[in-house]
Amino acid sequence: MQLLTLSLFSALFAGAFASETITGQWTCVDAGDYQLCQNLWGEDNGTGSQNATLVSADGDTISWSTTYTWSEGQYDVKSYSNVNQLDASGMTLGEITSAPTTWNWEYESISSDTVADVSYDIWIGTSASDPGTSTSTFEVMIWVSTEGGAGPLGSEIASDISVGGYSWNLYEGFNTYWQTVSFVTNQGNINDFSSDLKDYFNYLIDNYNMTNSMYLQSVEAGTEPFVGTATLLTNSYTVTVNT
Ligand SMILES: *[C@@H]1O[C@H](CO)[C@@H](O)[C@H](O)[C@H]1NC(C)=O
Ligand SMILES: *[C@@H]1O[C@H](CO)[C@@H](O)[C@H](O)[C@H]1NC(C)=O
Ligand SMILES: CC(=O)N[C@H]1CO[C@H](CO)[C@@H](O)[C@@H]1O
Repeated sequence: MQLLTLSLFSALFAGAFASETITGQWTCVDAGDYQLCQNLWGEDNGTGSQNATLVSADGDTISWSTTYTWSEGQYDVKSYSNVNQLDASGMTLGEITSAPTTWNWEYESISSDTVADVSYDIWIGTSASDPGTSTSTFEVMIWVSTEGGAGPLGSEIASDISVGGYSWNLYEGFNTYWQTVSFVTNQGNINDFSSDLKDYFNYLIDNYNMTNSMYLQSVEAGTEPFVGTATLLTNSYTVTVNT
């Protein structure tokens, strides 16, 4: 009886993933097919701190949480705590047959003054990798939540469009090297998101100047806080790119 208990115990332990919290500006941790990063790129625009906790990871499924408290710089994003799917890079948009994704998330706690989004950040460009560089042509954001009046870069170029099974307002803005297009939810928070990223690429190819010969450089998912105090928990996130 004691032996049985012991072996059951070790079997359970072998399959378990130790939860890990990361702190600091650029810290990352590998987790299944993903890398979870803190990315406090805008922390100098305010005061506060943030930590990210890897809850579990198994293949293309990951669970993590982000806890932050930020003040000052009401209109500046402080960070982008995110997961990056390491296999979602290097193929042209034309080679992608589908890119199914699911994202189940919730705020475990959130202060009433919080301004933040919950969003995908997808990089597309002329080289197979190197997101966020001079080789990047498009930054495609998909905002499944906007809290406290958070708004994306640029101005609205289309409203109430239906893409990937949801309703969006579309924004366009320009950075030094790339064009940022943001699909912002037009139907409130989408806590149980399920869609195909290929639909968003096709929309931008059909209606704007994205092309099938551009490369997918990376697919990230996370949260951009401006101000406030919150814990955002992702119960389960998946994304796979099929070619
Ligand atoms: C993040 O972790 C640091 C170090 O443990 C801690 O001092 C800080 O209060 C934490 N921040 C939040 C928002 O929980
Ligand atoms: C797409 O069109 C915009 C103008 O709407 C332009 O500024 C941008 O350079 C074009 N991008 C590409 C890759 O052609
Ligand atoms: C408004 C403001 O202070 N923006 C700053 C935010 O941080 C970046 C990077 O440090 C600066 O370039 C901005 O000027």
